[in-house]
Amino acid sequence: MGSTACIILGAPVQEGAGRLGCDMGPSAFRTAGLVPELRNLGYAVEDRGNIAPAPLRDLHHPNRAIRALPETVAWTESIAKAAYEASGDGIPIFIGGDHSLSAGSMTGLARRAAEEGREFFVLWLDSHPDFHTLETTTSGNLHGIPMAYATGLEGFEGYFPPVAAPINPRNVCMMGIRSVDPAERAALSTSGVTVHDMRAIDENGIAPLLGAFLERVAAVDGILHVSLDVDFLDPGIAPGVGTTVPGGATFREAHLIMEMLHDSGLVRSIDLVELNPFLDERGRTALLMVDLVSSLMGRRVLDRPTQSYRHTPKTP
Ligand code: HAR
Ligand code: MN
Ligand code: MN
Ligand code: MN
Repeated sequence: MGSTACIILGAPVQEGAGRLGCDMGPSAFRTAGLVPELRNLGYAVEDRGNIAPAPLRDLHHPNRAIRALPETVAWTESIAKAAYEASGDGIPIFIGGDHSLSAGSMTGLARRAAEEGREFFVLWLDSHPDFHTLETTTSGNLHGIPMAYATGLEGFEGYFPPVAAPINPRNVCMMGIRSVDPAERAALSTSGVTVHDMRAIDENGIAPLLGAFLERVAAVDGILHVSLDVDFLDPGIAPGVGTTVPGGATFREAHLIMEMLHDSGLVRSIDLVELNPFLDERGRTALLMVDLVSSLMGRRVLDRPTQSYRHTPKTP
């Protein structure tokens, strides 16, 4: 991937989260050295600055719990447009911003993939599935909805922009899940989404679970998007997030994912979301996220591919 361009897109969205501060995320990623890190790996990097929201519209939904609906819709419109455009120019890296930004990034990227006649896949690294519709959210925090919206679940019509190319739920693999609301659990069970919760990771380890998914993407020459929520990581190593959930991925588990993703050569776009610099400790969460991106984009310890990993699918 060394000659590919990385396109940095700041998305200072914070209205979707329950607490303020994610609007400072893009600055923290830049301060933590994301751009020079990518340049050191040999990429051309174009920082397009921060996206601005589309004009606000007056929107009201019968679910009175919902917060910041006009703002989230406005961000979704502008981020989807930026995602669609940037995906024609290189590898877009969205630096958030809360996870509601992925409603825009994923739908813009999926539209591009559909136009190119390629199948679109998502690796979702999060403690939460973010699989609420506007009807089912009880917190009303719209960072809890992007995957439901992008896979074309009903109930967003008339509020959010129509989804040009809904993502096939069977092309979504979630890892690290450990906080699921009842309505999300019900919707997931019939959705076709692959969900590897923390127990699955404990019992199997990262490599066979991720390896099987990557083989599926490669088999159809698919395009892979990675959505990395800070709260995927254990709060002990990543405190800079508003929704810490105990029992998250370790430093090595997260790095192994990134290293396998790089070796796959399948990743075409990345979301880095939910970083809240106001809650961070001396930038350590921002620095860890940049470290993970570096592994995903090709940093390796030795100047040769790792020999030890082989995923052999079981044959009956
Ligand atoms: N499911 C909960 C809700 O809807 C928590 C959602 C939290 N989402 C994020 N991103 N922090 O994953 O309120
Ligand atoms: Mn009004
Ligand atoms: Mn999330
Ligand atoms: Mn989360």
